[in-house]
Amino acid sequence: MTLDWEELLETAVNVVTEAARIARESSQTFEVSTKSSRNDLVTTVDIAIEGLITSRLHSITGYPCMGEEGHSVDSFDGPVWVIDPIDGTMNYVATQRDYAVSVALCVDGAPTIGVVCDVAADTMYTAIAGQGAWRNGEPLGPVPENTSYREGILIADVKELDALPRLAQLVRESRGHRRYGSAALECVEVARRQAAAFVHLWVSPWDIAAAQVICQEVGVRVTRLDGTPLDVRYKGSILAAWPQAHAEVLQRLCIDPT
Ligand code: 2AM
Ligand code: CA
Repeated sequence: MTLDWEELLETAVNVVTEAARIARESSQTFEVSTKSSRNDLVTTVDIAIEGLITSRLHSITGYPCMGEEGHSVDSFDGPVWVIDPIDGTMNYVATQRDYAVSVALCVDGAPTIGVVCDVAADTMYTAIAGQGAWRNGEPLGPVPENTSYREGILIADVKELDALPRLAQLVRESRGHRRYGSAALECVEVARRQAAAFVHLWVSPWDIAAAQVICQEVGVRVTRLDGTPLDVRYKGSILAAWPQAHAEVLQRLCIDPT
């Protein structure tokens, strides 16, 4: 069966809605394990949700699935689903808010459909490349093109501020600093005009593939921290920002600190 973009988006939204319900209903009953470090967590819910999403998407579309908790692909040629069952697992464990279910469809490595569900807020962000981005089905407007980072909030973790003293200086000059602990939701904060820029030193494909479509559809510039193109197939840094803020942050971080 061949589905068009709208049908593929609807398919992804349906399975993400079910995954979000499972996450919400399981928030008192999960078990937690650590992965690469004591703060890198996975729960029984991450694994259950990833299993549900991958089996459902694969059986409906036939496309291969890459997921954080154990699904890999041999190649990014053609359509590939990229899944983070819970982005912000530490938040899911510690506060039960600011965590997302994130599903993207990449075509030849380019994120083309994005679905990010802010589960605790019961809000679904969606996008189709070239067709727009939506919040609970309502179109998201463009981000401001000519607004400085000085007029906005900057999102970064203490790791970035420690590693990049020039970024810490930009934060001091901005309207303020925030940190949510879910890279997908942090990108979406920029797309929905709540923050001017988001900086992270190390994101994986599943953290940002879906949010990248949402960002690009509303005019957020998404690159690596040195301004080079961000290819979501590879792990690395991210700078997602409104156009003027993006240029200013790059200039100050990489070219001229004054
Ligand atoms: P996760 O919750 O899916 O692991 C938190 O800093 C943000 O970075 C989250 O989006 C988190 O995604 C992501 N992240 C990626 N790798 C991580 C790691 N090794 N430890 C903690 N967070 C990680
Ligand atoms: Ca995750």
